[in-house]
Amino acid sequence: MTDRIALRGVEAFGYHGVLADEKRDGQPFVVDVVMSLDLSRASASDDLDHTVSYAEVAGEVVARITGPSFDLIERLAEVVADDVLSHALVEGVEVTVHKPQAPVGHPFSDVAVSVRRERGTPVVLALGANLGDAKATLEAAVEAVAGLPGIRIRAVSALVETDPVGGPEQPAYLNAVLLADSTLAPAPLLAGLHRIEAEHGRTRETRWGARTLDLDLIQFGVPGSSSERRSDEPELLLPHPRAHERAFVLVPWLMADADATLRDGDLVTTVRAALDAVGGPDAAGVRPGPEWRPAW
Ligand code: A4P
Ligand code: MG
Repeated sequence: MTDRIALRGVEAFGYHGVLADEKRDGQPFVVDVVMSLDLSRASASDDLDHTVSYAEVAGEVVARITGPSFDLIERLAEVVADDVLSHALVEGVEVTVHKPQAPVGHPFSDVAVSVRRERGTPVVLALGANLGDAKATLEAAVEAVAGLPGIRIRAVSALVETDPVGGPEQPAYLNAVLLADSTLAPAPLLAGLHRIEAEHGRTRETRWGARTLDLDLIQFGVPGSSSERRSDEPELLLPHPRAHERAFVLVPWLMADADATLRDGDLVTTVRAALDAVGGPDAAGVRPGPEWRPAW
């Protein structure tokens, strides 16, 4: 992406620093933000809704500078980058935080740190559990997924309670779907999900058997676009071969994204249409689950 909006020299007084007197007395901080995004629509339409308001971004930067104190300007740069990427149009951002009055102990003109962050590729994860305290496990799993480096969660569905599909007789499941942006490639992302499953006592004795936690990678990239990743490798099938016909995935997926699309073989269709084909939002065996408060 070659289009950019650069906002430089946003200055405010803050209390970030390792030393106690920095946290007490404060000092000025100056932030530069350079956003990469596609400006072709805004440049044709002349409509503010088709771009990112730099005034709004400046307000968010000032709120972070004047907000809760961090020890490191590295951290301040990271949270600013995170805020900027929450604007859906922004594909990448470079944030530089200057601390011109830092206690360096020698004459100097400026010290600054820069971080560059990319939005990454949209991914869809399905979560399921039917052993132990399923709701608590799923809440912890969302937090753990959010903690994977390179993953930024965009939305998490409500919980649904679902009758087991396949496998031996087993308790009802709680299922949910999580949408994220990933700068991790599919294989390391799946490895991260397997690690989180293992940390929650997941064992694999019976296929489709009861489990404390199941985290499946349903889709990587936008179906039909250049970001889509497809794979026939048994250890990582993409898209997930059964997701398009499983109401326990489709119902929460539609809750998280009403316009979601998926691939079914050579066809790209909407999740809504796929769900209609298996009984619609009130599909048999899927009902509202308990309230939950996933945090990320
Ligand atoms: N694997 C390959 N591709 C993927 C992928 N895209 N995402 C490999 C995740 N894993 C993938 O998975 C088995 C192997 O699939 C792994 O080694 C992985 O590398 P698993 O999690 O060990 O076993 P599983 O989940 O029992 O198998 P599978 O085939 O993923 O099962 P499904 O089709 O996901 O079904 N009923 C309800 N109501 N709710 C549920 O959540 N889940 C299942 C599991 C069955 N019935 C259910 C539910
Ligand atoms: Mg699985």
